[in-house]
Amino acid sequence: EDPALLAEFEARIARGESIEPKDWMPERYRRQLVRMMSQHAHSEVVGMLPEGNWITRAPSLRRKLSLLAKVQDEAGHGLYIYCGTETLGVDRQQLLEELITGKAKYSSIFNYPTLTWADMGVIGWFVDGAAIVNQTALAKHCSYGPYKRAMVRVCKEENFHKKQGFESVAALAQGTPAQHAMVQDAVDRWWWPTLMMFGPPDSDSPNSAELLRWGVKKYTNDELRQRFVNLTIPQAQAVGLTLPDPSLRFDEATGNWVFGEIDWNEFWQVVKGDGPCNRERVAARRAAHEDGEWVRAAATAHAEKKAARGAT
Ligand code: FAQ
Repeated sequence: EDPALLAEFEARIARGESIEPKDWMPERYRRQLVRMMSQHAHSEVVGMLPEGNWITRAPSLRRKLSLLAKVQDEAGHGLYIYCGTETLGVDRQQLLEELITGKAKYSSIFNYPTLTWADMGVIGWFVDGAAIVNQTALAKHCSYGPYKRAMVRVCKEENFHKKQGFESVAALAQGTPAQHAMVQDAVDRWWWPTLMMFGPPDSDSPNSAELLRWGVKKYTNDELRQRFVNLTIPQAQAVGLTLPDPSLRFDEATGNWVFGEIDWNEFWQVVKGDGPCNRERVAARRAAHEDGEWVRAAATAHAEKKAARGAT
């Protein structure tokens, strides 16, 4: 690669300019973005499954409407980010193929089961809360224009998701003793996997150095994880729920909440395909793809007919 082009590329990033699809970029930059954005798009699409599980069982019309809207938003985010990867010259078919054959990565969090209705509230509060912390940094600072702009819109919708989740959690926490116990149990199950969403510790994060250098990431995995913990603990206290970590304590000197050791063995096991629901999730996506074959065939036939008639 031409060192002068690389120097100019890095100078543009240092000036805070956005890199756009037709601009020159190092091949490693392109590959890193395709990796990160495609994993993100897959996460949105697979992320519909744990919640989709509860749409037919929502306890009221109002709850059902907001859950339906949330899941639909996630489909939109996935499609939006897949379009972003296409600006980098990637074929979407190939990405989908990698997802349904189990080769692609997507967020570890979506490989856990949704056992009770309270999980819907806690996912909105924790999982969307974590997504917002991670993605507002991308929306403000990411050096790749199409991804940065996608994140601005996605974050607005994630905020709504988080609010409906927290409101649902607050209602259950103030409800009957059984409802309180159900939501506490959901908090206990989702807390640690949510902390894992931010990725491995900085000491074990092979991609961070390059992503930070090229302004894709502004903050490290551990920095964002800490920010999420600091924001979330007061919210748990406000609704009278506890977090399943006996070593949580506030450190006056740093202003941070200190938390216990994350089980990184569990994280890597889930990332490598051996979590509680990995196989089920990939099988569900594969079935959806196969069931949709007739729609793709019809759309292609329609496009061919139109082209044959000379219509645009
Ligand atoms: N799960 O070197 P690093 C959502 C992999 S939010 C699985 O630290 P990096 C919204 C990583 O890919 C969730 N794999 O990687 C929603 C790498 O493997 P590779 C999606 C993980 O890129 C809410 C290896 O470990 N959000 O969907 C995870 O610097 C509710 C080494 O890691 C995004 O994708 C993990 N948690 O940092 C939807 C945000 N963590 O590729 C529905 C954008 C790491 O080398 C319902 N992405 N790995 O083979 C990012 O910010 C970054 O990519 C990180 C990982 C922070 C996820």
